[in-house]
Parts: sequence; structure tokens; C-alpha cells
Amino acid sequence: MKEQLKAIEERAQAAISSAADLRSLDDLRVKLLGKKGELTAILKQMGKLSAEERPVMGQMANQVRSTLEDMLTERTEILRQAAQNARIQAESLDVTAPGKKPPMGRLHPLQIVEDEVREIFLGMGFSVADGPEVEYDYYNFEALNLPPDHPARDTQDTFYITDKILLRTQTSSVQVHVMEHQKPPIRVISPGRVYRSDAVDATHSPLFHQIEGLVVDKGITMADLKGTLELLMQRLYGEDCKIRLRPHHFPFTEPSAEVDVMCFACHGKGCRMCKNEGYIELLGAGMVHPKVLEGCGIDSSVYSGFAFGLGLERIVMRRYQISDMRLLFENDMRFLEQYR
Ligand code: 2NL
Repeated sequence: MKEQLKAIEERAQAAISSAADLRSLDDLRVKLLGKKGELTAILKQMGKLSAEERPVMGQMANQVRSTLEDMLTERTEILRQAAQNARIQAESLDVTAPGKKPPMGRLHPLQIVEDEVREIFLGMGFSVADGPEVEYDYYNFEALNLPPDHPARDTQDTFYITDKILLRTQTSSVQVHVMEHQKPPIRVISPGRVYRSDAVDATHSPLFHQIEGLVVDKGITMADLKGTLELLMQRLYGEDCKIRLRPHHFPFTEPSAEVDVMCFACHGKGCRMCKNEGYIELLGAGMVHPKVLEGCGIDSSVYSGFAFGLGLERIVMRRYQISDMRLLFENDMRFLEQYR
């Protein structure tokens, strides 16, 4: 029995000092000292001993028990300390580590160029007018000298909601509202979304963006129109940029012109980019038709004005050399991230 106790103590010592964590130490405590433990099993055999031997063995068993308890306590303390150190290590915070950058949003290329055009016109004394995208037929067509049977009102091009209400096909409608409410002098631009029933391809989208401009005052001439647009293009494309006006027809202006910009790739000489023209068509413009002025309550014998309309997508595509309009609407971050 003495030897058994000695053996238990030795095995326990080895097991306790090699216990790797608090849980295995707890298992050991039960195995050694528990009701079904090794030491208890020996104490149960005490009955077989003689009266002289019993107290000696009893004392020895108690000594072993208290040695084991001390060893367990000591090891528990060591392991608890180690666990705490590990946790402190794991939870420690390096306050000098560089921060994580939050992902920053950025402006869409359409917005970048729209803002630029706004700034250019604000600098020339224009204000910005806003209006509804769902519009009465009257403001989108009729007030602009497009009577009900005019081919430009073809249902193929226009999203009608009822026969009197539609999605605006141009932002001229906004300027008609301005002319109804404001006496000349008028200097406004109206940027915004417009809608046409076009199939999607590299140069068409049923939703696109337009910036229209309108100036009405005494003595406004075609020279004001040309000077204003030339300044716009020089600001957008460089000081050496030239423009060219070609006769055209719009129902809402007379005379009307298509405005070409000198090709920035070849400076007018002719190249692949401009299909050997030297110039690239960019917008439409003209002197506001007297009928349009009169319809808005402006006396056309006193006042005259010019107006123009440009497609924002076209300007953006030219600026950044983007060949497919769909890229502007797909919202692929890998594409959009390139522009600032
Ligand atoms: C184009 C270019 C244009 C206008 C828009 C306009 C607005 C009012 C009165 C007269 Cl309120 N005109 N806008 C003028 C000329 C051209 O847009 O290619 N349109 C089909």
C-alpha cells in the first residue's frame, strides 16, 4: 500500500506538471482525488489493515492527498496566469498602427463634366433651372413650335404616359417654364435627364442627359450665341479650340445651326477620329423662334434670344475617349474608378 501511494504521487506529479490547460487539469483532479479516484480507491482498502498500521497509512494517505492538492493548486495558478497573458496579448491594441482607409466614393464622369459645365455658365452670369421629368405634352412639344402632327413627336421616340403627359425628351420644357414666369433678361441653363424610346447600343440609351441653355434679352444676336458656345468649348477642350456653325433646322429656333468643334486630335487637319472632317458635331443651337417667345408671353418685337442643347454623354465620351455609352450606365466600379 505504501508503494501504491508512492507510485500514485509520482505519476500524479508528472501528469500535473505536464497538463497543458485548465480543463485537462480539472480532469486530472477528478481522476486523482474524486469519489471514484485512485486515492479514494486505496483509502477504501484501509479496512483490511491492522489497528497499528491503519493510522500510519491514514496519515501517509492524507499527506499524499495534500501534496497532490498543493500541486494542483500551484499548476492551476500557473496555467491561469498563462491563459490571461495569452488573452492580453491577443486583445492588445497597437495604437500606433496606421488606420484602415474607408472606401471613398467619387463622382460619376457624367457628374464631373456636368459640374464643370455648370461652373462655366455660372461664371458667365447664368443661373441653373430645374423642372419635372414627367411633363405635359404642351411644355415638351407644343410651346416649342411642335404642333400635334409634327414628325418629331412620333410615338416611336417618346414615352407617353397618357396622351397629354410624357417623359420629357429634352430639357427645353424647363426653359419654357422659366420664360412663363420670368421677365427678360433671362440667362439659364437646364441640365437633367431626358428620355427617348431608343434601343440601347454604343451611342443610344433610352435615358440620357442634356444641358440646354437659353438667353433672352434686348438685342441678342447670333454673335452672342457663337461667342458663348466658343467660350464654353475653349473652357472644356482648351483655349485653342475653335467652333463652326452649319445651317440646320429645328422647329423651335430660326435660324438654326449645328455646332461643330475643331477636332482636338488633329486640330482641324482631318484624321481618323473626325473621319477626315477636321471638325466633330457636338450640339444644336439657334435663335429662339418668335412663335416660341410669343407663346410664353414675351414680345418678339422687343426681345430676341438664342438657345442651344447639348448631350452630356457625347461630351463626356469625347472628353475621356469612351467609345461605348453603355459603360456610363453599367456602374462597374473598375470602369468608374478611373475618372476623377
Ligand atoms: C438638338 C439641340 C436644341 C434648343 C435645343 C431651345 C429651347 C427653347 C427655345 C428654343 Cl426654350 N430652343 N432649345 C434649341 C436648339 C437646339 O437642341 O439637337 N435638339 C434636337
